[in-house]
Amino acid sequence: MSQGIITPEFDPPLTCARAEIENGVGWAILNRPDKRNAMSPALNDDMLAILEAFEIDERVKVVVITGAGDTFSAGMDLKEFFRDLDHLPYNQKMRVKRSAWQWQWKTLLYYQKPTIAMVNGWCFGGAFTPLVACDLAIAADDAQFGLSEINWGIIPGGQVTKAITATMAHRDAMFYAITGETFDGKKASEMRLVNESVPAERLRERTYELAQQLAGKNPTVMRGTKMAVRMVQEMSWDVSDDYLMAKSSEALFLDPERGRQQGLKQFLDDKSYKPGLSGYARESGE
Ligand code: ACO
Ligand code: V55
Repeated sequence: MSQGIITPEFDPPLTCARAEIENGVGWAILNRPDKRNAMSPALNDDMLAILEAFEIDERVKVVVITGAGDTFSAGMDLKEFFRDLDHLPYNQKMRVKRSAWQWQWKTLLYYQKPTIAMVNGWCFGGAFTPLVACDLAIAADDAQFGLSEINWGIIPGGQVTKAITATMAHRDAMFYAITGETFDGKKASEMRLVNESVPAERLRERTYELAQQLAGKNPTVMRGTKMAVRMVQEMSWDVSDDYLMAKSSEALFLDPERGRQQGLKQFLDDKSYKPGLSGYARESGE
């Protein structure tokens, strides 16, 4: 089963991020540990390149975003993403901002494969955008989160405010946005900013286990399901009903492994599994 870790090549080569493929899991790793994985223009370009490559790489079933060293990300690079941009002309400024927004939320929100943010340490400001744009998030109990924008004089832009109000209750989002106080992984889990928190030494193992669970599902149905959960939030019941009927037909029509038929047969005829308790046996293996 295990095929070890594959390190795919990139052109141009990655300088601020790392890509690894491990048994269906695509690790997209912010990699500037000396700068606490602060998101510089080069790092943003690298992360976008990795996400785009992983989305169409058949070896990747699930993507995990995390940070090198003991940090998830210290947010946007205050020098390279803010101060240095102040002097650039509009077109160059926009080019830099575009790759940031592109990977941090535009690509992630509508990603074709399931995504998990693994918060292994510091997570500040701009890091909340990819954190929330991932489908699921797991943090180390002692990871430290903070909406530090207020501490250095800006409004939480770059979709950070949208991200926190989409996940946290109003009182919590407001409290942390206007105080700039930090909170830990346990608190993040309590507030439902992340799905769960675990002791740091168990974080990778738990994330890998969850990733394998997702990797084992029917990818066509996975894509339809995660997209539906996002899309129907903004719909009326009427529109949602029509959307879900259309998308159910679409999945049925597109599914190369004919999952629905397998699921019904294995439960009703073969009696070989119970859908309430696990997934049907997929021919394609894991
Ligand atoms: N932008 C640019 N450089 C950064 C950033 C950042 N966001 N975060 C850390 N660095 C750099 C430091 O300048 C330092 O560089 P140097 O070694 O060349 O001097 C290096 O990373 C290490 O940072 P330290 O502060 O020494 O690390 P420490 O472990 O003591 O503290 C912490 C970590 C708490 C994350 C601290 O670096 C920090 O407060 N960073 C800024 C966090 C922040 O507010 N980010 C912006 C959020 S708002 C937004 O993203 C829009
Ligand atoms: C912030 C983050 C951004 C950005 C502008 O709140 C400000 C910080 C995530 O990108 O483009």
